Amino acid sequence: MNNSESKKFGFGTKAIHAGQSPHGDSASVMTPIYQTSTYAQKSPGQHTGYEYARTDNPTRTAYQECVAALENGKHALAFSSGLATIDTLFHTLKSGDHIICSDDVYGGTFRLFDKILTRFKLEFTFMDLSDIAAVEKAIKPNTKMLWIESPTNPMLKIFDIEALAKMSRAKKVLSVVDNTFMSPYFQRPLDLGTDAVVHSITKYMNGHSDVVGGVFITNDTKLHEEMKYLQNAVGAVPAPQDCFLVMRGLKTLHIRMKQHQENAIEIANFLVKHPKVEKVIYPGLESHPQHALAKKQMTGFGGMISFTIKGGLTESRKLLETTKLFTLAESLGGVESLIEHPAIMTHASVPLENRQKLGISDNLVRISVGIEDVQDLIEDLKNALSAV
Ligand code: P1T
Repeated sequence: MNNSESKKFGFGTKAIHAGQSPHGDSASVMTPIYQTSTYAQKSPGQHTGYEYARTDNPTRTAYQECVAALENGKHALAFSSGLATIDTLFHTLKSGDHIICSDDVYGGTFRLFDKILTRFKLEFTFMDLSDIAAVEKAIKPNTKMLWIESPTNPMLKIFDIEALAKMSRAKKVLSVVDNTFMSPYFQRPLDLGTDAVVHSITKYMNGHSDVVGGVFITNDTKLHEEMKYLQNAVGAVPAPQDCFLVMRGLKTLHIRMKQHQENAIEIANFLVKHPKVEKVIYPGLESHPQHALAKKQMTGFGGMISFTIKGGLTESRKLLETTKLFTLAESLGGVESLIEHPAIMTHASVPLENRQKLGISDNLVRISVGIEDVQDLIEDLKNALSAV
């Protein structure tokens, strides 16, 4: 099923069929893993459309088409990690360009922007994107991109994507959303007017914690062509087996996301009532400061919860060491539940001062709620909290 054929179908049908159809002489129902680095040519320059596997690979092509369909985008390109996707996108800019970025972002994204890309004289302003007028005011003649992570990692702040996209379009600034935390099942930024979307597919998109990868999606054919050129010229492409695995993961994205959310709601409500828990941050709770906005721009609240425990590092460390079903590990979005300490783990590269301002404190814990039986997960948290 190609991208235009897939338009009339629902999300689950697209997740299973988009970009894919019985393949080759055997009519193999699953797209094969084209484990090849190159393709035969009849005469120099006369080839099937595939000439070298950094440039294109049929397994990758099918995967990219599936992702484009899920985000309601015209084009998608796959990369070897979420950060490789972001890095390649920044190759569209030149030194002297200015980027506005949400203040709270994944620690690795912050490190890439603040420590690496500034070496090439890209200039960044990190700010709270809630105040659209303030963002508009921060736009300078050299501002080229607005980087929106929503919900943010790890504080789960939510920004008004539609309003930000409208404002930046009027100012001729490219708006990009990192949609990793929601997946297209719960949030589709292109439909809200943004120019492009990126994902770390390492998380919900693949969903099984066995692949590192990223994707870039846009409706802008000129931008896509530039990124396609860079995908080949920079070369951070995914391996064919990884493309196959992600396509397999995508087939259950809609089922998984529903279950992540169902479990997360129950766990958030359990944590809210627990005497050792200070504050629970989950977009689905009415107490979340942007709960109304979440309901407006997302079709669900996802499976990520951050919370503070009463006490400090000693208490959070005890909790993190004691859970059994919640594995202490970086990453998120897999079928299995994970727990982590943002200040020491995923956001260690964010300076202490910024962390303090954002609320990434020593007693902050982030959980990625998996799709195990929710009562078992609650029991695990209950036991670990009683050990604190
Ligand atoms: O790990 P990688 O596939 O390169 O993706 C980076 C990335 C980009 N954007 C967001 C919102 C992310 O959360 C990540 C990776 N995050 C983790 C590893 C984490 O535990 O938060």
